Amino acid sequence: MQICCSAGLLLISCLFLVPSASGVLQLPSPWGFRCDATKGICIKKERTGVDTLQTLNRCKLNCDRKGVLWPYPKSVSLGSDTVEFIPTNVTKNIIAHPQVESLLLEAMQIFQRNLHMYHPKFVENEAAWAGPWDPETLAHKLHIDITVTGQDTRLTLDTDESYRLDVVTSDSQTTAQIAAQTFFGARHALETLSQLVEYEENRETLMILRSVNIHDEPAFKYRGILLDTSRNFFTVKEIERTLDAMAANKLNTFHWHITDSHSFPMHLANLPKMTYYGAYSSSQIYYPSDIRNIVHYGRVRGIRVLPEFDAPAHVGNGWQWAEQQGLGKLAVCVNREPWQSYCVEPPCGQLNLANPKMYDVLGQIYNGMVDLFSPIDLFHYGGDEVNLNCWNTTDEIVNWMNEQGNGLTEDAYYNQWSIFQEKSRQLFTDANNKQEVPGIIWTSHLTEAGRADQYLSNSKYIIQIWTTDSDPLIGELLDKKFRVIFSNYDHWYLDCGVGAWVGEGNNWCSPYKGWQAVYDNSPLKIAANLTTTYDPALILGGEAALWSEQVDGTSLDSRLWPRGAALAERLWSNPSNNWEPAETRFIHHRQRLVQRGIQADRIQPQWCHQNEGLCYL
Ligand SMILES: *[C@@H]1O[C@H](CO)[C@@H](O)[C@H](O)[C@H]1NC(C)=O
Ligand SMILES: *[C@@H]1O[C@H](CO)[C@@H](O)[C@H](O)[C@H]1NC(C)=O
Ligand SMILES: CC(=O)N[C@H]1CO[C@H](CO)[C@@H](O)[C@@H]1O
Repeated sequence: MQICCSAGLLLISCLFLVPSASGVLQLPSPWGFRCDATKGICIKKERTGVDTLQTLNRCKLNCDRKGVLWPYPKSVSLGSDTVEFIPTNVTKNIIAHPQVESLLLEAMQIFQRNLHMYHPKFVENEAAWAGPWDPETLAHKLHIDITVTGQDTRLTLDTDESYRLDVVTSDSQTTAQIAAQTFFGARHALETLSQLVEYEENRETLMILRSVNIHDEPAFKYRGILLDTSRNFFTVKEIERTLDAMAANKLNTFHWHITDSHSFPMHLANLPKMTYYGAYSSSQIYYPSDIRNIVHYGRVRGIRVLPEFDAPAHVGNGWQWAEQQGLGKLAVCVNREPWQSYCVEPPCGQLNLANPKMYDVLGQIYNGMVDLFSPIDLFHYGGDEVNLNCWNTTDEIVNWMNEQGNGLTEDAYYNQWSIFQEKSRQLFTDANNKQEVPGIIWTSHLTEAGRADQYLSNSKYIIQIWTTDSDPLIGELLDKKFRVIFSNYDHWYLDCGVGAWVGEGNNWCSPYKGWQAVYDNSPLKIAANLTTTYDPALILGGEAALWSEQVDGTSLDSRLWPRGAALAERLWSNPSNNWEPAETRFIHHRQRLVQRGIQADRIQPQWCHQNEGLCYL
């Protein structure tokens, strides 16, 4: 087939469609790429016949000394040549304790599927595409040797996530040697290995760098994403896709804000009425098997699924059953109006401190959760945004406060709240087979400036900071030796920057936090601004939060990604630089997330990806 182009009377040229490697006729491209090694960027050039230009992917793998690795490893040496192979030609040899080995076998399957997904012709559940490939490509294989020395199969704050990855290539084989203390390190190595591979479009194969030495470990132990499944519901598939993307970024904590005052989607076998009354619908419920599957799905991807049961505020729908059951009110102010007087957003609801039966049910909730989420190494108690006016305008609570001689002052209420918190901790510990685990709690009135240690003990609680990067409380918490997790909303709230949902204008934490703001948010720099005497080991890490008032499955991926990847490099690599030098790698990594099935937002026109370094300000 040929297309003859003419301009006026002058015949300019004839362009022929040419067969691709798999035989599809298509228009050839005059463009290719050449590495500018001094700048480490790929320059787009027109083919002249004598030039040997590369595809963009091949150039990217080779050109920048940082490759296309994300998050950037601690120590990297990349060889500069590639070899082609097809993703079915991967073999493995695992040396590990049997329980670790079974996790590694699952991680290997995930790795191989990820390689397949780089290929545009890959269709899930269909026989692999058939080529044609040249004999040299077919003769080459990728062999992976994994050695894990430790036996641990669960992630804790003490888990060693480091790994070594060495790649060498002989005539017919590329060997990747992975050595790690734990399963978690080894599976991170597989993620890194998958980033040494790219799709080669001219030849319709994969290619891998021939020689690589990487030694890697994270800067921070806690690297999280929060998803709120109460304001809006997300399907198990959507949560799994989130875990896939987290794994690709070596994020290790899925903080599941599973319930709130809006809905109660967590089905507890011992308290089925919570979801009966509290779920948005019968199909918007996480059944026990769903939750256990999600916990396992996370673990094989290096992720702890961290459950939060937010209390004593942020409860409501789901608790209505108790009154009919003769238990009295376990929650008060549920859906009460006008909401502005009793909570920060509709609908309202808080636990009833005056009703001792509330503690029985709370204990049962913890029992149910331990059963679903075990093994639990951290538990989130929530503990934010208690509205004193709700309690103080509820006769039952006011009478109870007076009968006890507490009075009705703010301090009296905070004191009762702290007693509630300590009872909750004991109930949880009992439910957790008496195993104490660190509790996480949001910054709130209980952590108020000047008295952060009055109500909470620094050995029992980790504080998650959601106030801004200039809040002096951060310095105080660190000076008082609290371990902290950063989620300061001025950088790490991913729900900000859309229209308001109560009233008009923009939502409360606008503007939108661009990936640059997410990337530049350095917990160590923030802390150094507010205290000079703290121990950096108290900063466990950070977490980006996606509160779900204005998001559901339709826009989940684009809210989280690729900004979650910017968070990931901050927490894994803790670069000394800000976002600028990371930009080209970031744009490429975003493409990779899309190849892996994540609907990550576009950051720039594709022109910028093809013309590196030219979209500067
Ligand atoms: C609770 O209400 C009483 C009046 O009924 C008032 O004196 C007291 O200050 C209120 N307490 C709080 C914490 O608002
Ligand atoms: C540190 O404080 C200075 C002065 O208030 C401010 O300009 C800067 O942005 C702060 N840095 C961080 C990382 O918060
Ligand atoms: C080296 C090697 O194992 N090559 C195999 C790659 O896969 C193709 C097709 O599945 C086989 O024909 C090759 O023998």
